[in-house]
This record gives sequence, structure tokens and C-alpha cells, in this order.
Amino acid sequence: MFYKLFIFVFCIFTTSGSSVQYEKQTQNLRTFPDDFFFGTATSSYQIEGAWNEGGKGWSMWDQLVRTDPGHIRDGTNGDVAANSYHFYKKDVELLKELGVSVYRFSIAWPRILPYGRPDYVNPEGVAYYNNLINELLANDITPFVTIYHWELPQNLNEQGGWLTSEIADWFGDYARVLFANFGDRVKHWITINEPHIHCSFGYGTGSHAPRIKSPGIGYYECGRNIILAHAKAWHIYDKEFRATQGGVIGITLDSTMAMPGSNSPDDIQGAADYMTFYLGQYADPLFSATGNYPQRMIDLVAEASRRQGLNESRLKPFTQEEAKNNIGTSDFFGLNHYSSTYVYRNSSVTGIYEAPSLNDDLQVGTFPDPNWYKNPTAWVYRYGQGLRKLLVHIKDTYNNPTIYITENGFSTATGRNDTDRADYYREYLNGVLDAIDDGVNVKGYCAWSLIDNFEWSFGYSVRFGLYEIDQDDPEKIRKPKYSALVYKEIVRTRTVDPSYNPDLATDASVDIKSSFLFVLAVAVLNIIW
Ligand code: PNW
Repeated sequence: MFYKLFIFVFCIFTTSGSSVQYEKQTQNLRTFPDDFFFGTATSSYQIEGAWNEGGKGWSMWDQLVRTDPGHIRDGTNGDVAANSYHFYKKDVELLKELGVSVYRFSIAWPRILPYGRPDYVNPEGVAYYNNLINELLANDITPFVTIYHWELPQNLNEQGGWLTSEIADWFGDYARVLFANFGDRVKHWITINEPHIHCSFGYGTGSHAPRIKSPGIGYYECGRNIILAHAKAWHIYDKEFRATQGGVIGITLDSTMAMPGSNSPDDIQGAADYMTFYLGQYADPLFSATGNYPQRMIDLVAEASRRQGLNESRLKPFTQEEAKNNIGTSDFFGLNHYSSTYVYRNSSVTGIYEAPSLNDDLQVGTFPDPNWYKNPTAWVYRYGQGLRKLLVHIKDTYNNPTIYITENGFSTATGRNDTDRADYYREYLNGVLDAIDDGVNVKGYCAWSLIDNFEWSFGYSVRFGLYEIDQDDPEKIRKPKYSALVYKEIVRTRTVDPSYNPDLATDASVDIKSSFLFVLAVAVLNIIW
């Protein structure tokens, strides 16, 4: 009788997952400051699904996947994705489980304004985001809301989208609807996600919606209009809402960290120019005292345009009035960062790029360090010191702004034993600790991404989630990966302990259902026995 009880109790213990084999190292681990937050990030098209439910209009991504499905690597789309439109409470449960205090998500413009303009506001769309925001706040999680993460209403795309300057007004009017509806509870706004990637992929190479290939003209026009639209939304918030709502509003820029491939002056200048073209193009108008593009970039594009026989530069500097309106219009520096690169400039790159294009204007080549680890699925090379260098670069170039890291993450294929992603997070968060020691004013970090999601033109073939989702599962059950357990411990201890090695197989949160069934089976056997 007693031995049966013993076996029963033993089984409960071995399946309940409470046995994490881990003892904290005694060495002195650095701690993240008290005012530094941890969070995770997602975006609406990549997780929500419900593409034609609840009164939502079409976005230019809905248009792309319906008219050109073969363009997506695995032929999939965001029609259902993680189904967060219906399962948003599951996402909030994960955030609780991770112990993070911030959730960065985006609002789908056509879910709020199905035709893009504010003459009709969709009540079901407003209700959905109200529910999500209220659920977050009820769980003590601060919403960081991205107003635009690449889901332009198709209607506005057909009227010129980011290639028309009218979009500054369209965007401002949309942002005002969000401030009016959600600003009583949302105190952190991000206007636009990654202008560089959006303009480069959407209007340069054409690999993202709206698939326009114009790398030397459309790309720059898109970027210019994005800056104007951002500034418009900031001024609307500042004038009409800040006094009563008391929040902050900024932009999220992406940047790779570029380093010279050698000590040659050409490589050094090439790496500096790379940072100027990719980051400075967007950061200088908002964070420098000129309110305009970096002079070096203005000169280089003007020179190339002249050589090409054009009457004016393809990069149109902001007018004095516009520049004045740009200055200081980001309350914080939102930063997305994934990877680093080495840069060279010599005669071998002359004339190799399609012209006109940013690449041709910039005239550099890039290569990774062969020692940087990379998962075969994507472009992300792991080099945590790159993030440190980038943070220091921003501090030194833009007068030490408050920085929030709004995305950072690593790609893998499917599978939950993602020790390489966990190593990535450890390495990059150590880079952040180094940057804090360097005096950088970095105040928060969001891991990209909470859950596996629709990775744009790669579909679901490339995964960035801390939690895995089996795309064939209609319930879209979210299961933690090894990296989720590691991130959770970093958040809990506010340190990066290299020796923490959780046991994915016995973690309590992994598969409560199946361990419960096992215990039940043992109990039943016990009774029969
Ligand atoms: C970001 N690059 O895009 C986006 O904000 C997310 O929507 C996306 O899922 C995530 O990063 C992962 O890709 C990027 O080539 C896409 O350097 C490409 C690059 C950087 C960011």
C-alpha cells in the first residue's frame, strides 16, 4: 500500500515540472536598473488574423497575398496567423507568465478606419483594441502602441500611399482617432515602425507590399513622406492631447551596426556613410538640430543625381519650414536592431549596383565576420557587441536621448529547443548592460517576438517567437521555447546568468495538459492495481 503511494507521489513530482536543475551562480552578475523595463513586441498583420472579420477593411498586405500569393516563400498569408484577434487573452497570459511589464503591439489602420479616412470609424475595431488594452492594464502590463506597422489601407495605397505627400494628413487624421479613443489609457505611442525597411522593401526592392520597385526615387520619397507624417502626428498629440493625456510619442527606427572592414580611410568613411544613409536619413531630421537630412547624404545623392543628368536631386531636402517642424518631434528614440556588418569601399563596388538606387548612391560593399553565428533561416548574424556600439553611436550622435529598444530577436526554423536564440538574447542583453555602463540612456527592451508569426515575404518559414505556434492547429496553442524560459529568468532576476539552463521537458508551463493526463493515468492504474 505504502509503496503505491510512494510511486504516485514520485510520478506527480517528476511530471509537474517543479524540478528545475539550477543553482544561481555566486559570481557578481550585473543588474538592470530599476527603471529599465522588459517587454515583448508583435505587430497586427503578423499575429491578428481575422483579416475580413469585425468590419475590417483591406490593407495593402491583404491585397498582396490575394493577388500575388506565390510571392510569399511558403505560399501562406496572415489571414489567420496566430489568431490573436480571437485569442488575445492567451497572449496576455503569456506576458504574465514571462513576467514582463510592457507589451508592444500595433493597431491595424484598416481595422479602425476600413477606408483609411476618419469619416467612418469601425466600432468593432475600436472594441477589439479596447478589450486588449483593458486586459493588459488589468494584468499590470503597460501598452506600447505602434500606430503604423506597415498595414496601409489598400484604398489609400491606390491613391498613392507613401509616395504622395497627402499621406501626412491621412496619417495625422488616423492618429488623432487613436489618441481620442485610446489615449486615456495608452501613454506610450510609436508612430511608425522602421521607415527604412518599410520604404526599402515596399518601394525600393519591391519585396514587401505595395511591391513598387523604385530604389533610387520611390524609396527616398517614401522616407520623406514618413518623416512628415510622423511629425504631423507628434504635433497633433502635442497640441491636442498631451496636456490632458500626459503620454509620450516617438518613432521606431531600425539600424544594422556598420563597422569599417579595415583601417583604410575609404573603409572608415564607407562605414560612416552607411550609418548616415540607413540611420541618419531618418534620425537626423528628428533628433538633430538641423531638422534635415545629414549634409553628407544630401551632397552624395545630389552629386549622383547630377551625374545621372537630372535637374534636381532624387533626395529632396526638407524646406526650412518643414525642417523646423521636424526638430525635436520624438519624445524617445525607439530602436529596432538585429544584426551587424562590416563595410568596405574600393573600386570593386564602382558601378555594380542598379542605378539609380540607395546602394549606388552609397557605393559600399558589406560582409559579416565569419565568426558570427547565424541560423540558416535568415539574415540575423549574432554579435551582441554590435548593439552596444549602436547604442553608443546614437548617444554620441544625437545628444544622449532616451532609448527604448522596441525590437531585438533571432530567427530559427520550427522547434522549441532554440538554445541559439537563448544565446542571442543573453549576448545582446549583455551588450545592453555594457551600453548602460557606457552611459547610454537606454530604458527598456522588447524581445521580438512574443509568438511565432507571419514573417512577411518569408511566411511562416522563418520564426522569431519566444512561444511556438503550430500553424496547422486551429486552437493556435502557444508553447514556450527554451528561449522563453531563459528570457523569463532574465526578467525575474534582472540579470543575465550564463549558467541558467532550464529543462524544457519538465517545465511546468510547457505542457500542463499532458502531464495532468499522465498523473491521472497513474492514479487510475493505482486504483485498479
Ligand atoms: C522587422 N533586415 O523587420 C519588423 O519590424 C518586424 O515586423 C519583423 O518581423 C522583424 O523585424 C523580423 O524580421 C526587419 O533585413 C526586416 O535587416 C528586415 C531587416 C530588419 C528588420
